[in-house]
Amino acid sequence: DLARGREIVAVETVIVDVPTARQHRLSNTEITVQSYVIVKVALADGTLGYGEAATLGGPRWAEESVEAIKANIDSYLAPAVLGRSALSFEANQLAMQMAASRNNAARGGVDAALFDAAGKSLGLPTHQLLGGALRDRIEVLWALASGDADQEIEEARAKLAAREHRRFKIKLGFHSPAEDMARLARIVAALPGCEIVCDVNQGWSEATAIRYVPQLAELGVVLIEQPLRPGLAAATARVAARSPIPIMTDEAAFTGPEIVAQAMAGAGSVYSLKLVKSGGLMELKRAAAIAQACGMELYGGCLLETGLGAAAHLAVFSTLPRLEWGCEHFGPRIVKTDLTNGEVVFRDFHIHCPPGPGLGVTINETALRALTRKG
Ligand code: MUC
Ligand code: MG
Repeated sequence: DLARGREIVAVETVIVDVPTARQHRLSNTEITVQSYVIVKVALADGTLGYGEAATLGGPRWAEESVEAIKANIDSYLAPAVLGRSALSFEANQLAMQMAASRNNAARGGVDAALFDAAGKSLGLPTHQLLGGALRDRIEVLWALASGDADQEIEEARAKLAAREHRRFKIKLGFHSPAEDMARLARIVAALPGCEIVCDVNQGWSEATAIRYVPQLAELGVVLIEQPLRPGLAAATARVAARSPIPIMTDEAAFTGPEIVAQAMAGAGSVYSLKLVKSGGLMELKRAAAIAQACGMELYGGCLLETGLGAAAHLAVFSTLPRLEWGCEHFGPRIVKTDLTNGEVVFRDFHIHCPPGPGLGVTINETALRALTRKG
């Protein structure tokens, strides 16, 4: 009986605040500290599993904050799964969905911890529980987001020299569009041959996008992420119809119906996959299938997760039949201290999927203790 000994006997959460290597700016927030909820589950056989729920600048990037995530896991999601078999992935996800609507980051953190524990208890890498890996490494881009072109060029050159990253995502929308174009032109000129993606994080209006998207295309930008606010699907579709380069949907689509709606509106032709949007590993894989069925290409998105959250994404990304745009899991390198022991490796412009059981990472307990929020 596989379920024997694999009953979930404990679900614990802590909030951690991890300083970043430099200021990371988005159109609507900026951070020097990344906050996560780390979920630890214990099975009856003694196996421990870990998962991570990421946020960005409090309840700013999305509506969930670490304080809300922790409270909702402790009060609602943990009781929903306690005593059940960790191997009942679908049943556990359904129980969590019954206990709390949306709360996708919170559900995703618990779900990842359960997949980690189940894999470790069975001696199997989590990707084996999700269909098996089709790839063991993924091209990984780096985000430039200090807003200071000189600093950004220096940072990008260091990444190139280290053969860690050769594709870059430039965050736009915190300067005026004209200033952003000047900044971008300098970065593009300094990085010949590098693929550049831009993320506006909802910072533009339709009029601004219509005016500046052609300039982005002329500069050689290959993809524009979430230029307008999520509610503006029709306006985004008008921008997309005039744009020579594809628009990527990020914050505008968390759930399956939202992905379908964006695609049907013509508001995006690439979809950014994130655990905090989908709410679970199987759900993330389903989001990929839904987007793909709507004709969208796939991009492996992140929310600056540590090695733990990155590993949860890699377990899913490694199994996807298609992942046209690679991924952006640079999180383990943007935090000053990773919470894992370095199992996620960056080499030759790729992030390498950790091969061990469960999510393939171990927790750096000293770092976790030191960065855990007190009180
Ligand atoms: C986002 O909107 O994509 C991920 C990478 C990054 O630089 O910011 C985050 C959120
Ligand atoms: Mg984005």
